[in-house]
Amino acid sequence: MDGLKAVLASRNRHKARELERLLPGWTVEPLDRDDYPPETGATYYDNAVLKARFGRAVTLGERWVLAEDSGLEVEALGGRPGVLSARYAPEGPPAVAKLLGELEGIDDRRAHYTSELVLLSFDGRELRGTGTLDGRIADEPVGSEGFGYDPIFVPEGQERTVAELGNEWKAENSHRARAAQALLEALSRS
Ligand code: ITT
Repeated sequence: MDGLKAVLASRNRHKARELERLLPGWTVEPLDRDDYPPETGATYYDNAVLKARFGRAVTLGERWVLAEDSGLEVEALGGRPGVLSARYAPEGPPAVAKLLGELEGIDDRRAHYTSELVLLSFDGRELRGTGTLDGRIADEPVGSEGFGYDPIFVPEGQERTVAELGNEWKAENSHRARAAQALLEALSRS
């Protein structure tokens, strides 16, 4: 759908910028609040719904509300950090260093990014879109684009990290790009 104006129930400005690149013609305005509910859900979907419903409550049901929950699952760590990715360590270099430390000496580097998007229409209908990206954890951080774990995530079939591949590559191929595509398809069917 062209021209949809949505509020994004998220504190993460990278997500709003990425989603605006992924949803052509949409305006994605981050909802800057310091009273988001704790992300207590057992799944990405549960947490995305929690954030979306909070966004709907504070915008008084007058806006379309988008929310996203995402994370990184590492096979050798039994799927951790997973839904706890944002709380694993302060985002950026500390989280990257902690993860590399946990994987020191471990050969199995397989990992997956997942993104779960939830959209609530102003009249309360719910649409969702899910996307994943398979890859492996690099031995050291490389690259400067993206955010979070991007400097150590090498997508399947690639030799470079997401942070090296860059935002244009992400806009075509990332877990969030795939979730956005699925959401657009759900919207066109609704
Ligand atoms: P909101 O909950 O306010 O939306 P957040 O950053 O806390 O923002 P999440 O709870 O969804 O977001 O946590 C996602 C975490 O997973 C994020 O902090 C990163 O550590 C990681 N992550 C998800 N997608 C990523 C991506 O595209 N690149 C790098 N790291 C990503």
